[in-house]
Amino acid sequence: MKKAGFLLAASFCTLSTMAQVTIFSDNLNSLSGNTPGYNFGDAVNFSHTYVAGVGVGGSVGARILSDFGGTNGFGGVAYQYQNGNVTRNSSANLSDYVLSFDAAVNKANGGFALILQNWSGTFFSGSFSQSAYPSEITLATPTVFQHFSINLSSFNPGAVPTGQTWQIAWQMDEFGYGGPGTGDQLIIDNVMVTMVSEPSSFALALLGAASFAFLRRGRV
Ligand SMILES: [Ca+2]
Repeated sequence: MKKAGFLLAASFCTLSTMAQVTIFSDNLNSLSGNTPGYNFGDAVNFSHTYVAGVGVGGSVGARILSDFGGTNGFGGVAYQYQNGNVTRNSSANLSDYVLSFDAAVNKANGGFALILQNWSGTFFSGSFSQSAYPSEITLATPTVFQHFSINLSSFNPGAVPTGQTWQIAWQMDEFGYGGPGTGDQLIIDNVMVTMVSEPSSFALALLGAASFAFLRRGRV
């Protein structure tokens, strides 16, 4: 009985460790200078930069700064995280992936749009696809990092997650901030994507052997 129990425990451990695969994980701490990104509309005095000290625990974080001073009535500035050589993302189902990150704003209910783009090949080559989170994500409490863990099934469909290039945009929007003086900053840190994988044949074989041993023991 002890042996069977051990085997069962061992097989479940194997299953649980193989169930989640880190596709990429970046604390941004080795980065500096301007980040990839873009701006549009009413954005003025904007920047998107890796800055030491603004991230979680005083580490490097990606800082988006902007005032919104134009007359278009809309505007935004985005930080883009880019990875052009993604491997191990074998599942085609968005629901098998979780995007996590930390975010902080300097205005109550400041927020951002979240957009995922994929290319089938490395470094923006091949066919393009994308998905967006269906609504603006807002943070009620300013100046405090909030951890987000979002299953990609909650995005609008479209993105093909097996692509080797991933680009994720956090787009600070004018309507989440208002005019000058209401808040001008969004910080992003600790970008990670994980995938739930099918249990490996080895783990399944181990589970099968353990179950068989358990059944044999039970019969005696
Ligand atoms: Ca960091």
